[in-house]
Amino acid sequence: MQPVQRFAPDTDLDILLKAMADDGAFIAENMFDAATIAAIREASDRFAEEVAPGSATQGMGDDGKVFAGANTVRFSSLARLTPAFFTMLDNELFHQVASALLLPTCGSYWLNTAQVMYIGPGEKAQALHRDADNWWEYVTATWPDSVEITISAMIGLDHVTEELGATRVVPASHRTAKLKQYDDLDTMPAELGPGDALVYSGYVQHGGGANLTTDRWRRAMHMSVVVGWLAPEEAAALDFQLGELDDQSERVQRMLGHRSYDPRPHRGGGLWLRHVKAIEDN
Ligand SMILES: O=C(O)CCC(=O)C(=O)O
Ligand SMILES: [Fe+2]
Repeated sequence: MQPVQRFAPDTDLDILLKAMADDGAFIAENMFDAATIAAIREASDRFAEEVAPGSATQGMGDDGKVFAGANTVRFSSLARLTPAFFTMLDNELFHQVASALLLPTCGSYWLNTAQVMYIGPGEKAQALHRDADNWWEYVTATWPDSVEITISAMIGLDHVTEELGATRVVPASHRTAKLKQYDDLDTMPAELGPGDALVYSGYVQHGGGANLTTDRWRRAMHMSVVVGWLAPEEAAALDFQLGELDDQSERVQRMLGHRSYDPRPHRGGGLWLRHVKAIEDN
């Protein structure tokens, strides 16, 4: 099996999109600048001290706990921890890729989840899955003609090696005639340096790797977006009062749910409205 392809900064967007079409994933080196990553890592390391491993339920009780891992620390609401997250949220390359893949079927997309995922010593490999399966009814009703609905990135906050639990990916698993389940033997590790990102389609099978060490944590985070006509995993909009994001870019406001969804030029209705108007027109 071919490893996930890696690309240097400034690689042509067309080449990245070709890798995405072929493999459902690629690694962009140095996608995020060192200062942003350092600030997020520092804030995350500090906050991680207050979070019990295995406490994330993903909103699904014990089933969610099994998915998230027993010795894994997860938390979100990252913009409340450090303003560096606003910079991450506005990453140009991430939006170029997301726009190319999602805007063919939506007026805009928004943040699905941004979550620190620190995998602890001895953690077992996470079950392989597709992130798009959050919206299971859509995927199963439309497969294999499903449109791209979510794009994810796993971002290194540190050196993320196979031994520490680099995300395992099944290259080219995003387009199969049937919704096939792969097994661990089919996977390749997506090793990352700080600021590198594994960018992947919502349909590619993947999962967090086992942490084979006895004393070191895998320090990485996840950031994903979803088409504006679907509900995101996290209610990021509740992290801020209306008006609190006025100094942020329009894109950041939209990512965090402080703007409404306008389907045009596609069909559909306005969504996520307030007082029968777009939030920004209130
Ligand atoms: O931790 C990882 O490497 C991947 C986590 C993941 O894919 C998920 O929770 O959806
Ligand atoms: Fe995932």
